[in-house]
Amino acid sequence: MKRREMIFRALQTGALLTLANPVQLFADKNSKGIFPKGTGNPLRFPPVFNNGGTMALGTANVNVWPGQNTETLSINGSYPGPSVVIEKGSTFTANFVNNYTEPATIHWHGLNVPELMDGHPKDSIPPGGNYTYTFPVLNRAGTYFYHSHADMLTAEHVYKGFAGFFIVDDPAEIGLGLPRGNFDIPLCIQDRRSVNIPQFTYNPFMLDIMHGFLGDAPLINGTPDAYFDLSRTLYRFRLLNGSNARIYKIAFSDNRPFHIIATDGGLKDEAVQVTSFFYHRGEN
Ligand SMILES: [Cu+2]
Repeated sequence: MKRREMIFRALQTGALLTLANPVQLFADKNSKGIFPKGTGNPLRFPPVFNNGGTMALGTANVNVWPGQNTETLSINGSYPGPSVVIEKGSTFTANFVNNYTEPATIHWHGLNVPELMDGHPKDSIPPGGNYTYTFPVLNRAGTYFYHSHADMLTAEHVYKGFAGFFIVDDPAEIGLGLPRGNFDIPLCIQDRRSVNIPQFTYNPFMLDIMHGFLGDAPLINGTPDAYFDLSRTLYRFRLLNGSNARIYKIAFSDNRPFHIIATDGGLKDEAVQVTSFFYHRGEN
């Protein structure tokens, strides 16, 4: 089975974090294997959301592949959407404005919120409408995310870019001395179909509906062929499988061990040392 490899080049350590797809359903005409040094695109990071501000949903042209415009469905013109970074116990507020042509809601994945704030499909906001999402952040520190949750439209909306990080901090975690700031790196992993580059065309056939809509072109934070220069120190990577259906095998190319310290619900009781793991997508 051919492995499609990527991405994080640690120039000083020579390490590569690779994503290898355990299944291959599409010929990959764009596969280049490991990217030689000096090629690829610098890893992008979504902007941080200003708590209390507006989250405006609409189409926006984004340079995903160099020199080419992708029409995305994005929040405030950003793909992936802006990252929420907030402390447990504070109140999150976002004024959602639906400037798109279809109904939409925001579901706060993994977060414990009141029913009317949960972005249930029945509470979709019509085109031109708006809604204020506001709730106290009750969850402990962890990496959560938000995404579209409109009836029958969720998969397409997410594929077109409507999703983002929701990162919760709390004093207990801060007290552990884990890597923070520039050493705390969010990585949203998604796959798109190279046959449609540069567009995020969502056109599932019967098999896709049965097995899930899979792409063959991996994007990290919306970056193809991404690289990221590291310092020789400890990093925390916050992985989010924002793909519609794909499962990834996560490993370093030299099989060096690393530690899993948290899952969907926050920190584990103990770190687990591994050399790889399979990463399933988040459930909607
Ligand atoms: Cu979800």
